[in-house]
Amino acid sequence: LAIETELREALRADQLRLVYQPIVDLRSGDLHGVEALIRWHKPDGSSVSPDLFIPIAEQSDLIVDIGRWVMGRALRDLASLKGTALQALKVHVNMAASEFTSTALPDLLRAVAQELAVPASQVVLELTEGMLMRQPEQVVRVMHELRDIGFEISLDDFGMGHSSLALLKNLPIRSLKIDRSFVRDLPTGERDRAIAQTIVDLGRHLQLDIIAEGIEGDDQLGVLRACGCRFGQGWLLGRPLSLKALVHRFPNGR
Ligand code: G
Ligand code: G
Ligand code: MN
Ligand code: NA
Repeated sequence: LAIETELREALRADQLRLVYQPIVDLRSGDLHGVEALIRWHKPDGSSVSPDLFIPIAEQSDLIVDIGRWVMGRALRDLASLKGTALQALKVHVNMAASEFTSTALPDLLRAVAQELAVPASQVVLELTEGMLMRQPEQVVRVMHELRDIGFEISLDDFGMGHSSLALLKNLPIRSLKIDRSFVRDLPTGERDRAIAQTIVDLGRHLQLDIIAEGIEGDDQLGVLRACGCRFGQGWLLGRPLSLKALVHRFPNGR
């Protein structure tokens, strides 16, 4: 509970930050988009991982405030890129389960995007398979509404949950992200390789973009390219960067 109080205070004191990790087109090497990742650096110099504080925030209303802060920050950052080479950048935003089960989400996001004059088509909402399983009907309805407004939806951590192929077939999603646990063992593991290839093939048949996560080595990148995987992210391709560093790193927008 102490951490929840501290986190609330950090939010109020504006101590949370967003960093942006490049998502790269594996064929051309061009920048395809970025994933926004939240960071909490405490005034004492220590930091807390979102792996730790997001689940805690999810146990209370705090996740709603954090989710709004993340969306506001990400969209203001996008708006600030107008007139630069990165003005058409797509920004992926991680969503918490409780956000996606709220029927108020579509109107809320539409209002934020309108207020900041950011096209919804530049915003990609990432949700995990696990979230989909909680209240599938409600989540799928919210997904359709968001898609109809123009937001893109990406299924994160794909392969870790239990989403049935029957459900997947009818989801209004644009992309699937191959979980990094599969990517990790790619160079040596025949079975992980088979899984990656299967996801890529699935994507081709369902017309979904595939984004591989956690690419750390050239060997992994090579296998993914050989599988026909179109997009990827990971430390090899780019560490998460502040907005300023991102603009500096991609002066031509790609
Ligand atoms: O950035 P890092 O690898 O430490 O993130 C750890 C976890 O926190 C990941 O599962 C990621 O999806 C999640 N996460 C990062 N930023 C956000 C955010 O802004 N909102 C939510 N809900 N989760 C986030
Ligand atoms: O659950 P989600 O896919 O949103 O988590 C993304 C997390 O993965 C981020 O916290 C980010 O810091 C982390 N990440 C990004 N690239 C790499 C990588 O190459 N290796 C590892 N181990 N983690 C990564
Ligand atoms: Mn993600
Ligand atoms: Na993921």
